[in-house]
Amino acid sequence: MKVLAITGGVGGAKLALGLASILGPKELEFVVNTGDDFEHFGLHISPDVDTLLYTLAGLASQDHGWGRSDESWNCLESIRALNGETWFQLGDKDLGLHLTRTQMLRDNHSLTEVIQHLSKCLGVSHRIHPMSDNPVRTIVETTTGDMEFQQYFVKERCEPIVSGFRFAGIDTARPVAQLLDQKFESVIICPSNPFVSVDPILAVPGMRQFLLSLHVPIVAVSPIVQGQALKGPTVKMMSELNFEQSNTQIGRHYEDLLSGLIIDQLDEDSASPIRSLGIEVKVDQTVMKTLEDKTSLARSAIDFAATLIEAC
Ligand code: FO1
Repeated sequence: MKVLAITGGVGGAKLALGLASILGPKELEFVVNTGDDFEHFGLHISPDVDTLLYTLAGLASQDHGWGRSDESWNCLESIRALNGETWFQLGDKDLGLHLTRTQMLRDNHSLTEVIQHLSKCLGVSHRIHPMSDNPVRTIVETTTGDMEFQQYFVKERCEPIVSGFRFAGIDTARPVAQLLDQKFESVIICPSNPFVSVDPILAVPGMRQFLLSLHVPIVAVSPIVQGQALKGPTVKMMSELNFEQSNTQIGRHYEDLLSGLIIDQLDEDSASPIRSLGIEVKVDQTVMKTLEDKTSLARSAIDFAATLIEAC
């Protein structure tokens, strides 16, 4: 079965690793959020793409989930000594990647070409598509003003109260041709933040239509367990936007797309309200601590999608 996995940051990359440990490059491709991308010190930073690249290459920092393992911080320390901006931590090895990407983009290579090049150099054989080669920037609307995503997420530590989101540049963005050219037999939405990791991908004009035109099961793994986010500010955002902080709300969020939703075994009682939305439910362990957890949940999502093929 050929699977397209939709993913954002650290939480999504965990399931992505599980999927990649089961399915080969001909059976699995990824489409990744680039709404978090930004310019820092004149460099093009693409955090969600890099998190996936490093994770699949076995190079991700085990401490953070983002950035590289065995990292050194000489450049950051030098910037600190010069009273420069250190709120966004770029390690020395990571910087090498940002320099390479920025140079390639300046030489008129597309983000798709850059990712293909980086993947090859890092030994990542699964294809990673950016959600678009066109620049899209997630803007977080807060009660203290609008801010770019990384300012909200890293500099302000997700503290401002969120009132909405918009995706600057989205109207002129298009999904990449290398993605639209393909057929997939199922789509898996990884347990990434629905508002700032998955929604920017789905907001690219043509992306929803492409997914629906596949006429295949679309299965999501809920990023919420017992009303708490597996990672990051999902639940805080839901609360500030006056949404119910539940798996049912995750079901509602993706309702027009979803054939099935996987929820955690501790949330079995929310299966019934989700089913009444017309979404099939599978109950499993969704907390991924070990590689076995990631592989097991990935297997479960693939199998779940396979059982839903008849219905599509
Ligand atoms: N996240 C942080 O919380 N603090 C950082 O200093 C930070 C640096 C960083 C550098 C490179 C990179 O690829 C990612 C980095 N991240 C950092 C993670 C990233 O900003 C977020 O996890 C994602 O944008 C959310 O998906």
